[in-house]
Amino acid sequence: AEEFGIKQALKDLGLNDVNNGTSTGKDWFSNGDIIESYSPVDGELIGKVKATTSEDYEKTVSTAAKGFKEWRTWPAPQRGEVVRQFNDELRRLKEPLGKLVSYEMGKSYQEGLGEVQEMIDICDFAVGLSRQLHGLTMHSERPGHRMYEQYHPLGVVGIISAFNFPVAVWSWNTALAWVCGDACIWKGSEKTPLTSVACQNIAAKVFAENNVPEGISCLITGDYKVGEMMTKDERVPLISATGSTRMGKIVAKEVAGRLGKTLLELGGNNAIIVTPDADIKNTVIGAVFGAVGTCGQRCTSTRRLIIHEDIYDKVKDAIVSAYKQIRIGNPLDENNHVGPLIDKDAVKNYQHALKKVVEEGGTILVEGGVLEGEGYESGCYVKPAIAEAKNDFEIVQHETFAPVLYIMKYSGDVSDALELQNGVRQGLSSAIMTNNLREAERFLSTEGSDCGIANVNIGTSGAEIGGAFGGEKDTGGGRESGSDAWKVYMRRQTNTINYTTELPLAQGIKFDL
Ligand code: UN1
Repeated sequence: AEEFGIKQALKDLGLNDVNNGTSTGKDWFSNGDIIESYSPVDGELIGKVKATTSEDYEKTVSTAAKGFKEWRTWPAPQRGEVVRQFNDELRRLKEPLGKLVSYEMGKSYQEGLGEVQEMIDICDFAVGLSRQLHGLTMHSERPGHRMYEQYHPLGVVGIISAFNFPVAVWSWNTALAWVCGDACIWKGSEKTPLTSVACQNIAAKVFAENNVPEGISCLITGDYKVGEMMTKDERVPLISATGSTRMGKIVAKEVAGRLGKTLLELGGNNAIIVTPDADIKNTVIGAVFGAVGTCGQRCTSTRRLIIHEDIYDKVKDAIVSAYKQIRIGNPLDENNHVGPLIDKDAVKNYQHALKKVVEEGGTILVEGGVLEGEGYESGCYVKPAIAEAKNDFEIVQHETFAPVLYIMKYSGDVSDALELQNGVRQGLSSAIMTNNLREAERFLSTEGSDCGIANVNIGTSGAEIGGAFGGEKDTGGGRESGSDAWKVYMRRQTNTINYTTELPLAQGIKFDL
């Protein structure tokens, strides 16, 4: 790692002393068991942090609840100004943070930088939003009355994020929640604790410089048990959780049981439909990046290709031959396209999927396998694989977080392809490759894709922050990031004001005393 400047990056991010596991920071009060963070890149120990105990959690949530009471009174544009300064720091630290993301999570350095860019973009978005956060006014049915709605800060927001986007998903939530006037408690993944601490340090510094009350950006560390403290806690009105459908169902039940709100961004099983009118060159780029980028560990990764029979062989051959160009190795080395999986459990899931697809009757088109030898010592590097499969195979119905692409054939028209595409439990991202207007519009119509994201002539992954991000069915229904996703971080109030000397009742009801 040293040749790629990891030590310097840790230093730039203020992580020199986190490496012995003794450090706590502002609004991060963890005193529990040690969590060790090993890099999937080279298997080296990067650092240690302490997990949050229940006493630490109590301290965190009471600090956040207290801080919220003051923060909510700050004018939103002033909160936006703090986010602007936080963003300046992100711009300044883009390279070390992108590098740490790459080293701790395993995605390519380019993608690490791209992830930090998403943070920068959402902060810009949030700063503009801080002068908006608008409700509607409507005409009252009563004379001399005014009616309008306004959005007030919600309270303490709990954020649970996953290892695969260890920094961006936090920022999608916090940047919006902060300008909305909320306090945030973040539980990042226990697989990427150092990137969480790096982000916490950046926010803590900027917040302290601006005299932001204590508790507006809190960090808790540990496994699902720490997350559970938040999901059960009535002082946390909103839980925003990103991760598996299994996790989401548990969180949804727990939070609904206390009538809290959830924002869930769960699994995907994303497909690209390739029609006879597709541009083959762009299809190959979109599909290959979608399937192997981030080593197949994005929620939006391409899992299935649904190809029309007339062009099936042509597209299949083009994709198979593109796979031969893929360079797998240290993700900090910009010559490589694909880095490691996050850990050995992920490698096992990958191996299981390849075995299972064959057992169910699939055919391997591009052989997988775990890489060994020099440069692959961590045991987490695998070869992206392709299998010809049927949509109703159990393994195809299941989201495997690894670079395994299933390809299948459709005949007939685009509605036959849509049957397959929509024929899974998940509903996050989808795409069609076509230059045929009728097919494209059909795909986007009410009878078209049932996903939260539907793209034409673009792959399934790599959404911009300006749109609402999320999906339907087993994906959980939440929307984060752009558009009006901010509304979930606020509470809506309808206000009616009578400025007359009378008190007329609505619906024309007479009530004379
Ligand atoms: C995720 O995998 O949880 O659209 C987020 C994309 C990225 C975000 C993915 N902008 O692929």
